[in-house]
Amino acid sequence: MLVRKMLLAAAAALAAAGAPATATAQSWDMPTPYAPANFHTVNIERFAAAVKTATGGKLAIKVHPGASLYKMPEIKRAVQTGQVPIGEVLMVTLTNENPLYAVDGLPFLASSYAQAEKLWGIQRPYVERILAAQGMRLLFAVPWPPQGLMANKEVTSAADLEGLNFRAYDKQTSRLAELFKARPVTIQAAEVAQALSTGKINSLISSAQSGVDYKAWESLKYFYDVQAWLPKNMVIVSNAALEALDPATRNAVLAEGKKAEQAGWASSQEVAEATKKTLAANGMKVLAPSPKLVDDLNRMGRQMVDEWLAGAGADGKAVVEAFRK
Ligand code: PCA
Repeated sequence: MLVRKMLLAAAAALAAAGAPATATAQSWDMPTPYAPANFHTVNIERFAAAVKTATGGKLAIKVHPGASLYKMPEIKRAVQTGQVPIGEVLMVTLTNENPLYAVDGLPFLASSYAQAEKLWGIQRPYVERILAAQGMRLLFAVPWPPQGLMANKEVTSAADLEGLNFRAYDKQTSRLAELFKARPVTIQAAEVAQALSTGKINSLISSAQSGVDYKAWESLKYFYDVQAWLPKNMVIVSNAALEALDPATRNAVLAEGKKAEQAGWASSQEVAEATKKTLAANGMKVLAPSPKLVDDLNRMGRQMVDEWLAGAGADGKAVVEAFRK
């Protein structure tokens, strides 16, 4: 990996020094965090292929999935500092930089695709502004399917989660684990399958799609379809890299980004159903949550929205108010 990064840096230096005048074709390395078969990755591969076609091969985007080039927590910085021109990030993981990134990770604020779409319409300009101030641009964002609760034992109320090792992917899932009186263990997606097989974790909240990526059925027997929230991945690109493109190529990237957002939302809804079936076909019990569990989660969700609002200032308040209208 180090060698690869050095090669990338050397290539970037060469490009900056002025590539040979005859070199019209360009290649962008794109780190992404999730598995090759995951619908986000498939959508990004489709976007890359479409850019290549639309530009007649002038811009080739080479996708590096599964956190193989950079780990998920490093990808945003890699784009921001110009190590790579483009990358994919799970937005909620950036809440320490700005809470507005994480409003889509609050339990039961927006828990259907229609609500997620409404929330994104309100959240989007804030995210665009934050990124612009850091020299980046949002190309597209796509939600994960609704988050479900997976555990190695039957869960009929939040009390059943007490003492479990609960995998978290951001600050808010970590907070939820605390409210369950479970032990939060923060692990990026690419390392979850191993953490499950070694018993480091025995419960988590994620989409059925991720359950499939993790082969969750090998250690977790229960999936509760609580549909708590739909966190989004975003694809970001550095402004410097965009501006270095000729106008036709730049327009192709932006236009294909728009299409990829639409296609991604449609794929997300399709896999939401299909991947629950895959979990069940592999022996997991895919169940509706008990009314008590729903009550518990709703109560914790309200508390977390209040806590988030307390830290998210006037902008946060404006977003939630507009959403609830
Ligand atoms: N999968 C990602 C984040 C949300 C989701 O559904 C994960 O498990 O890390």
